[in-house]
Amino acid sequence: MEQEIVALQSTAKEMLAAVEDTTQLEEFRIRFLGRKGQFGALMKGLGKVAKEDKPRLGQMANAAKKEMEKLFSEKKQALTSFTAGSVSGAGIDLTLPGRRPEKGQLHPVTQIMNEVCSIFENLGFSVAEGPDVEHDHYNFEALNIPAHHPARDMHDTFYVSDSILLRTHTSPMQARIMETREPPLRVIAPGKVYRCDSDITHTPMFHQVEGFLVDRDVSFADLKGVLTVFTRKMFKKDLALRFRPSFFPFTEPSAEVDIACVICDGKGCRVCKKTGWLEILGAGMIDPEVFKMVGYNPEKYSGFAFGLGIERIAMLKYGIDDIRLYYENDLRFLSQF
Ligand code: 2NL
Repeated sequence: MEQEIVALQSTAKEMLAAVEDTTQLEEFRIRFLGRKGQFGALMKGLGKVAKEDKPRLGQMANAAKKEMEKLFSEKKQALTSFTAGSVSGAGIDLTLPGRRPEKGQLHPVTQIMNEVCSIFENLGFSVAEGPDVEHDHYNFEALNIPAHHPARDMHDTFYVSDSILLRTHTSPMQARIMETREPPLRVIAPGKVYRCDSDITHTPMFHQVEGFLVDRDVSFADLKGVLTVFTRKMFKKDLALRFRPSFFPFTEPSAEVDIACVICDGKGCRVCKKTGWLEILGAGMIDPEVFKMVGYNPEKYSGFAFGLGIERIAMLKYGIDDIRLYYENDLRFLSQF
């Protein structure tokens, strides 16, 4: 029995010394120190020895097991902790500064989109999103652009089938809302829109926010007020605004809205092409024909609507002259915002 204890202890020590990782260490623990391990079996064997030998052999076996347990936990410590000593041999210099993980950020177009939405939300508008693939009816008919209307040419539409298309603006959503809800309404519709057009100021997909407000006695003055607050918050300056007469099929009267050039303060520069003004959005009073189409009484209600391109705002705000930069995924460009 005495020899058995000595032999087991020396085998266990040899095996422990050969352990190289935590998986092997666990195998060692199960084999020797676990509930059904060899030290456990040794203890059971003590029941069979002569009565007078029991205390001596018992003590010996216990001491052997204790020692193995101690060696086991030292080995475990060595395998699971990194100390300067344990890694320096592996060519790792713990005194070097760490490598910082690179932090990502939102795309500049997403940042501007969020900013535009939050300004209008603070003015009491709610945000509505709808499908990118639309019915011809909501994209055109419901907005007073019937088939063969010359305004359809302006839109360079991508058709999916005869009556299904990629929306060319986000106002189809506004038509859907007016159809299902009664005024008073204040809603903006942000999202992607698609037009078959590509050059330094156009990409086939871009982002718009369109908005409208319908109530009793809404006037052009309300439109001017809302857009003045919006542009001043957006560009963080007390900018001058200019309304130029224009035409959109869904608004009458309609206007294109300019702000004093944010680069030269209206003095004239390359960005504003020496005019001192930058066009930033289109707007107008909702045409009574649109109200009739969605079932509102134009004698009872009036409203205004506006639409703006996010990429264009971002270009003006950051002084960027090629819209395609936003979609080339070059981090040297994108990480500047
Ligand atoms: C532009 C012009 C505009 C709208 C968009 C609109 C119209 C209705 C209802 C809801 Cl009827 N939204 N959108 C109205 C006037 C102009 O956009 O040049 N955008 C970049």
